[in-house]
Amino acid sequence: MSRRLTRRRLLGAVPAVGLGATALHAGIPHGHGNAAAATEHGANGAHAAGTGHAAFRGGEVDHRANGFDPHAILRDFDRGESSRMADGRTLREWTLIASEHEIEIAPGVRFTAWSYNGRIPGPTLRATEGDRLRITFINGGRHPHTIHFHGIHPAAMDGVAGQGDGEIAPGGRTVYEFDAAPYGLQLYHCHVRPLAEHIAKGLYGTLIIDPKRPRAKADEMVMVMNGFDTNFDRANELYAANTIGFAYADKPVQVKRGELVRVYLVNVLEYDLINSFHLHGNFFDYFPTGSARQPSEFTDTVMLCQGQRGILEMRFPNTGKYMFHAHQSEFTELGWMGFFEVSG
Ligand SMILES: [Cu+2]
Repeated sequence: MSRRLTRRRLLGAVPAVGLGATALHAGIPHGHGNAAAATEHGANGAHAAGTGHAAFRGGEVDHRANGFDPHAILRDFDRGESSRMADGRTLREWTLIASEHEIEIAPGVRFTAWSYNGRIPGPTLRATEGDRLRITFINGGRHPHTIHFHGIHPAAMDGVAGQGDGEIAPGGRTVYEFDAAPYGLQLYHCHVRPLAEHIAKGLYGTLIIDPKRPRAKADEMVMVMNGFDTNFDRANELYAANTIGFAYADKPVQVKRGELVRVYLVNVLEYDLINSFHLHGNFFDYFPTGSARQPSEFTDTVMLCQGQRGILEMRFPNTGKYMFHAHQSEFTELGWMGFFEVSG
């Protein structure tokens, strides 16, 4: 009777409609580093998961204790320390520190995460095409890690084993330095094996490289679609944009009617091949990887494979609340759902 609870079993155990914090808390194995302890009944778990958690109805994740808030992460762009180089170009410098710490990913559900700079996703680094980027990486964790950036750069800066400084041992450091290219929406993540685990624990973030001719002014935000395997069965039990499931349902993203909204959308999901973004009551222009100025599509749904990303641009003609979510209903019911609230 110690069958492990999978996300499919979890979905079968909770109501399809109105799933919220209570159902999540009751149904999710509470991972404390011991997969064997997470039983179907939760009886051996560190928390007595199961029934009787009505107190969690309307419960909230303690963002302060986590050290990051998905509502702040949404519009937090980090341009680093900038200075002028001898050739007139801009040098941007950041320090990223990998560490391990426990976070709360749904009310009462704790997860031993690995992160860059104490937040998941890591800082949204932002530069302009042609800038020089210098990222000092310090490994404050207990496993080897790297930062592998997507983009165009020398092999030694690729953040993989056997190239440049390779894997960075605990306590070690390295510097990744390269020119920002090409413009678009890039991502970064740890590239140490087992890769899926190092990524799924939280070691990822976004690098936005703006084109030299800037995009139109807009209300900009970043949504990193992610998931969490709470019971180490290589399947996700929780899904979200920016880590905390239902965060933008509990507190909708505020936007203005008629104003250009630009969403930098990244899929870092592991264990599921495909993720998606679907918008209600509106359509958007879609720019795959943000690498062209002309949209490829005018649509209300895009799907992204692991590591894919794109830019969405939209204007809301009407006020009101408009849902956005993965069109995989399972993901929606397990946290990847929110609202835009459009005011006049
Ligand atoms: Cu790693």
